[in-house]
Amino acid sequence: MPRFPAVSLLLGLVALPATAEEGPLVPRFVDETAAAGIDSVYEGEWEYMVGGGVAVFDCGGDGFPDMLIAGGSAPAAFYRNVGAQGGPLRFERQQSGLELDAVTGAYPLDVDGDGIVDLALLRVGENVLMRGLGGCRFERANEAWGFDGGDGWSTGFSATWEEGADWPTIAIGNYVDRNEQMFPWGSCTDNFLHRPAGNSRRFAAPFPLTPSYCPLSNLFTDWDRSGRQSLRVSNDREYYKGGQEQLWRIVPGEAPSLYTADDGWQFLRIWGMGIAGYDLDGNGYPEYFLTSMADNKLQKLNPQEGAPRPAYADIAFATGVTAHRPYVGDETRPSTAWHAEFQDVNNDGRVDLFVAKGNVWEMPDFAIEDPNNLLLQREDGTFMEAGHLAGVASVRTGRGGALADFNLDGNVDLVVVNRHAPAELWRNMGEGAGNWLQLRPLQDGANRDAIGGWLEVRLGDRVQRREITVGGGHVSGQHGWWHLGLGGAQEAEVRLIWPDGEEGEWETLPANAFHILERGKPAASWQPEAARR
Ligand SMILES: [Ca+2]
Ligand SMILES: [Ca+2]
Ligand SMILES: [Ca+2]
Ligand SMILES: [Ca+2]
Repeated sequence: MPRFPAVSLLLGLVALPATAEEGPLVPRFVDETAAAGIDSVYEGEWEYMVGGGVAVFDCGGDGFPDMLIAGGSAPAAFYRNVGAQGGPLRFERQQSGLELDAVTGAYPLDVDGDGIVDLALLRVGENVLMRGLGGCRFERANEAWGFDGGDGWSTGFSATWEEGADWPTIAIGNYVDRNEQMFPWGSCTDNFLHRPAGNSRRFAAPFPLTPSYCPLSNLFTDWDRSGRQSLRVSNDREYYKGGQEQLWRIVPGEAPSLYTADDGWQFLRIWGMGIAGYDLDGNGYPEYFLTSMADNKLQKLNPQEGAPRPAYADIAFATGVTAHRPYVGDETRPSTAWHAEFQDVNNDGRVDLFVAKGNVWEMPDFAIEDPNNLLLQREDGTFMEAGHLAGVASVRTGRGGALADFNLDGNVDLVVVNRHAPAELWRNMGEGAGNWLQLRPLQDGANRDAIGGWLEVRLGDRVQRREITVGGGHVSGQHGWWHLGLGGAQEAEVRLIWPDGEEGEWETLPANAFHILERGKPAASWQPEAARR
């Protein structure tokens, strides 16, 4: 159990002067979809009513995030980032080997630890692991890696490196039996856990995670700070019978086991569609935002003595993030929420929350014109809706998305994938925003990107921390820089708690810069111009 420094909940220390009385700075997002060369629609009928993800990763080796947008029944589209630092967003659609059809979503991770990012493609039908070859070329690796891609309707993904393993453990979430379109209720198919086969650097045969309840998001996360990630599964109550939300205990060498009521796990049924975790209150433990239909949940671990039990209070109402119905327009029907992600969009040192919204499929009891949310965190830890003020309140049928800094100016930009409508890309203009850091952990061995580690940034007596994860959101993942806002601070202390629990040294790093945190070495600053030369 790691120890945490005393953390103050008084967050005013690093607030920007402009935000002190007027509330959070509202960032200005400008739609650059067309100019940036993004032309991608998530297509398809019943089998594609869920899904519609985007993977963000750097396969060109220049530090600029490239992306793959799922096409549903159409081929996935790869976009190479050809923009300049601080400039307009620019992409070129290129052939990469990733242009498979039936892709619902995708997650980047370095499966084989060779320093070149690989991709997991979730599909209606066989899932495919694509090995990165460098230069944004990819090849199928299911056979080489012993990966059984199955034949499900896959809608959830997460990965971790279990203690001592030199190969990842992957959890795949599968939705209903797609052959039961006339009566899908109760036809949830098995989820699967793909663990390493001994030390062979291949996957063993998949292990069914039963009971399975039609998840739309999975996340390996160290909810209790035990040093070991557990598997959160958020399930869609529309289709399961007798199901609920789930948390699996994943202990090396043991069969997975569900946390039960005896362990403190509380029964909860939602239309679970996306998971985002973040330590919002600085107490060392992640809170979890769960998207659903109507009101969304924000779960905070109950205060307790001794080893934590997985009992959570819903603080969504208290913090203003229920986001349960449209906040602009005439709609009074409830919302449908999908991808959720925490990022600091105004760099004030308080992480904010984006939620993609969109009706499942002309469901008459739910809003059709359903704007995305951009919830800005206030000094007191509550959130303020600013999607319409920031320019991202699109009423297209949103699904997956990503908040990522595509032009490396320190301001987090936004891409959203829409069903039956073009994806949208916004540049965050950053006017008046605070300072920032972008950090990338790196270690020797199989788990190069330190999945399961924790990034900590200390300003005065306040620590911001990010768990290094692969998974969650709605069928959308990222690999690359980890961004943190610093408010007015010109520098911050930074350290990495590595996946094996070793605590790195605190280092003071200058703001508004990129730093690579290589284990056992001083942080190294990184500059995009040099990387592209
Ligand atoms: Ca690789
Ligand atoms: Ca917390
Ligand atoms: Ca913020
Ligand atoms: Ca940017």
